[in-house]
Amino acid sequence: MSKRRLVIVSNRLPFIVRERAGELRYTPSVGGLATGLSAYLRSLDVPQSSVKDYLWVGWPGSTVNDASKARLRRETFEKFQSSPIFLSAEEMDLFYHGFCNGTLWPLFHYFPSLTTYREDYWKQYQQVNKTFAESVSEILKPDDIVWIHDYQLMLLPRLLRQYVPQSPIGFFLHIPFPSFEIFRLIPQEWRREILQGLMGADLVGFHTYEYTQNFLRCVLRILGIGNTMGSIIAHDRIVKAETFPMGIDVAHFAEAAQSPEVQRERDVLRKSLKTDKVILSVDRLDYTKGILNRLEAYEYLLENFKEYRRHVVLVMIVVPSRVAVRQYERMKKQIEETVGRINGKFGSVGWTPIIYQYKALPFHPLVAFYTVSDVALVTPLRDGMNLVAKEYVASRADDTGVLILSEMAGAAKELGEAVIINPNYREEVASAMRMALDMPLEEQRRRNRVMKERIRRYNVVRWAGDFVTQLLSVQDVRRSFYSKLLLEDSRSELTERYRASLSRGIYLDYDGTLSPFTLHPEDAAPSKELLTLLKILAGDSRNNITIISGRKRDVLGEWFESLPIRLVAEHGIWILEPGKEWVMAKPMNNSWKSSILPVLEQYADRLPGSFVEEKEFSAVWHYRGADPEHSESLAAELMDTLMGFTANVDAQVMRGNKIIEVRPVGVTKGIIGEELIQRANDEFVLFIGDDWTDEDLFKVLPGAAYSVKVGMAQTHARFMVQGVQDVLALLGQLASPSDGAGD
Ligand code: GDG
Repeated sequence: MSKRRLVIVSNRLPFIVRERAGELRYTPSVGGLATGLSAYLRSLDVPQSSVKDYLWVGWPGSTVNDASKARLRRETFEKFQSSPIFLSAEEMDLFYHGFCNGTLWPLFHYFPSLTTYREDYWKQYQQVNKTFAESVSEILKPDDIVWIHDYQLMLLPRLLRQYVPQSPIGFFLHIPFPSFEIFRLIPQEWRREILQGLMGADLVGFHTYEYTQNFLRCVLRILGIGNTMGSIIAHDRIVKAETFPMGIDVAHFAEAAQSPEVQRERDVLRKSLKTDKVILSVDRLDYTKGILNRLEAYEYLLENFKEYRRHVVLVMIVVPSRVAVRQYERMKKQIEETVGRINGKFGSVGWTPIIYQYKALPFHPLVAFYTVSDVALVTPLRDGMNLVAKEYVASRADDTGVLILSEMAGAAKELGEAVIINPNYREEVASAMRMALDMPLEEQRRRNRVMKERIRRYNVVRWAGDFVTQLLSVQDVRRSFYSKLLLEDSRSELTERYRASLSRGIYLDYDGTLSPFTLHPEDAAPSKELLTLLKILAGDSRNNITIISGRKRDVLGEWFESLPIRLVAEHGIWILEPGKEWVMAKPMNNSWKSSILPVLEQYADRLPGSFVEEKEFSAVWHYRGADPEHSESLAAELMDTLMGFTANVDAQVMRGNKIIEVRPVGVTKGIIGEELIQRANDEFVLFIGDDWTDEDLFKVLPGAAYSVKVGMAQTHARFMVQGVQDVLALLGQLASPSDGAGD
């Protein structure tokens, strides 16, 4: 197995650089991504890993003088296997404080009232994503795997794809992906670009199933592209959306909890806290974390359940974050006032109800807090995952301790044995605190053991490893698609075989093959270019051309009757040989239509934008113009209903491209196509089609025939082209006199 390099791209590098008096100083960043991924990167040093090396690309945390840039580049590479991306303070301001934290962060955490929509923010977001794309593309080697992280870089997958069309690119979103109703609040042009940006990746990962579903729903509703089990086929590529709940480095926390440093620290804490019970909270200063709600719930507890006074201390560690943002500054003040008020109201000599620290702690003291606390109070109003909850459980060596966890955190999906609360309701949080403070040790252990086992199994190394494995497997699927692409070599071979043959059967589907789909079928008349091509090809006596379509015979007749080609209408019911009259392929019965049509009409009434087309021997419900999501569910329902209706009659139900069609049993393009091809026995056979109905013929074509599918999807065809333009180009090549056709 060849080993490859993993290039991690995130807004920030896992350390912060400060320049003082010409000196560069490096401080490691605290935070889940930095610590989590470093555990994964350490684990790569094993023979079975498909990744051998890594490089971390991102902003180094401060603006650096031009004179120091070369040194920083060298040092970050040597010390941290990293490559810095330089951004000016002004760029960072509009990008990071502006669009990232003024628009995306509040909106994706369901705070629309705090969301700002500003053109200059958006422009800067686009610009910084472009700068990342340029810088990353310069660094990338052909075999690299790219893994982009988080909401700051949602446009990057697509921008980067333009430089490296074949590289595996993965994206992981660490915050929630909101529901469609929230996401649609973003201005139209921006939201489309964001989704298209993400779709540049091969794999898009989310913490929970809900976020994945929200994303897929937005892709369907906003871009109109559906999916099959999370696989989106967008024009010429497959994009997979998948759930990967991020884990932690469990062993690191468990070992630290037992280490002498932590035990020493814990003894000091125990003595100085002087209380029966400790409740702990740890978060970055952020309005999403529900810090004020938590304080109100604690106040409510002390107010209404006096027995806890003097027996409980709430240790609240708030880590400074986004200090330049005014909202955060205001919130900090509010928190400090509330803490002061509660301590003033309930505190007494020898008892301070809340110990508040506004600073980041080193790792060991943090773990010491986890181990000394009887209860962890994790109450975000919205949180992508929340690693603190998992870290608390992992640090409890004897499995005691109670985790109170907000149902709004992604982690609640995995940690169901915690005491789950709605953080908006202080009575509920307070009663969870009482339950936690009074919970028997045996019950604590029972709950924690289950959670611990779960987070041990799906730890951060598994999380990252699974993501990379999935990314490479999506690439494999993509590669198998590409191997079918009708590229130069196979196209020349096809053309040569065509030229060398004295009789050629050319079979062409119409909609989606020779003409792009339109909202109304009658608008898809053949272009001049197509008619000219068909005329040239049909003018060659060696060619037998057949258009084989599901269309009605009058429409096909009107469009093509003047050309010397054969027309097949209604999927094979009607045949028109050049210069003759339409005939039926075999006797048909359409008595079933009278019972089916009212059913289709009923669905047309239920779904605005859909309509029924009645043909002589078939009936179709078209829903291309309808709401994409609603139509998918109604289509599934209608399929089901029709199956019941057609069980005892000579009719079959077929699902096509945004249509459902009912037609007589025994009528498929496969049946008629095979018959015509066998009868003609041409030396060279070509069939081009795009739809599921064309698969019937792809399946039965003789081995030597050329079958070409239009659009990227699983197919029985030997080759694929991407769109109608490619079909016209291929026909153009066949029709071209320089290729010797027609002489
Ligand atoms: C985002 C999403 C998602 C905190 N204080 C100290 C400290 N920390 C470490 C914790 C933990 C990390 O920071 C915080 O991670 P969270 O998951 O709780 O929250 P966010 O920072 O908002 O992270 C979140 C996460 O990305 C990962 O995808 O879970 O939902 O918002 O690891 O231990 N570490 C040290 N001192 C501290 O004072 N050393």
